[in-house]
Amino acid sequence: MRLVNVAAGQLGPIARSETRSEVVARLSGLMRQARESGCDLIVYPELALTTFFPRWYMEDQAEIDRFFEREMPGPETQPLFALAGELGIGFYLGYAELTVEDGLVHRYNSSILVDKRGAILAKYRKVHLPGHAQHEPWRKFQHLEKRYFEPGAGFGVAEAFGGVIGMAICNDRRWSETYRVMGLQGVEMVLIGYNTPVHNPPAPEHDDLSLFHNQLVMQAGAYQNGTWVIGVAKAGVEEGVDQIGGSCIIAPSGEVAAACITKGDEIALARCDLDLCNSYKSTTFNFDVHRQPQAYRLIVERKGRNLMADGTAAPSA
Ligand code: CDT
Repeated sequence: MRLVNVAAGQLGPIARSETRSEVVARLSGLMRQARESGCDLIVYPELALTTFFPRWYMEDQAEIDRFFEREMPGPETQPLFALAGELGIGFYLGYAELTVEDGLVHRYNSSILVDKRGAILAKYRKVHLPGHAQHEPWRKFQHLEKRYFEPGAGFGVAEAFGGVIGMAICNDRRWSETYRVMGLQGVEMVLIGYNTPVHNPPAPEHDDLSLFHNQLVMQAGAYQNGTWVIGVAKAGVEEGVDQIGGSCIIAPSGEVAAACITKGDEIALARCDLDLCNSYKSTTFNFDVHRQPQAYRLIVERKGRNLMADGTAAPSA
């Protein structure tokens, strides 16, 4: 057995007025509970340090940038890293990243994996940015991730916690490519934070299915790649927008091993044996034996039915 004791560290709503330090105090409380329960790793949500700001259209870049971190850890987040080192527990944390490269400012929806000494092991930048880039006043609330972030470059994995760990963020969990790209690198545990409004303005007919879809995609991703999946929400009514809970820990069998039952700050715990991945990876989903990549060429050649990957028109059928 290769056991990793994991906590899904769900958060309830974060108000716009809440400070980073107040949020870090909440995260620290969950971390202490997780460690008292013997956890090696706690997984927090997407954009876990602030309210989910893409729900608002803002033009003032200085106002937007107040939701971003310029350094990680920074003065307000350092106590969380120190606590992790003191308690000997790792964590995944989602946050808005502002970075300057070659004199150019970049903004990403990012997550980090931190080891039990409080050191950053790996960073991931969200690939699938949902929503829209322009103000759409007809919506009850906006989803402006395409305006405020640029997409990340890909899905890596890290050797950590005695296994192969990968990260994804929120909308990524709905795309089978996310899990498969990491599955091809032998991933054994995928960590995913999310903020998912119950109501999707362009498709209100999906609202009643939002928790079902959440679990459906993560269970499928786990089973089809023989990996653990840890999905963690920022839940509850945040600044007037209801967000789903449903944080859960899913085994490589696709079964839910543990789940949160509230829409507030809560941990769900599971003893995750990474060796449970083996029978899936070596039989039904032994990729080296069974995959037929020559039959999947359209997956990378095309963006969709009408467009090639480079954005030019696809030949008509
Ligand atoms: N944060 C995030 O990615 N949320 C999306 C909402 C989709 S509706 C625009 C999600 O996939 O859950």
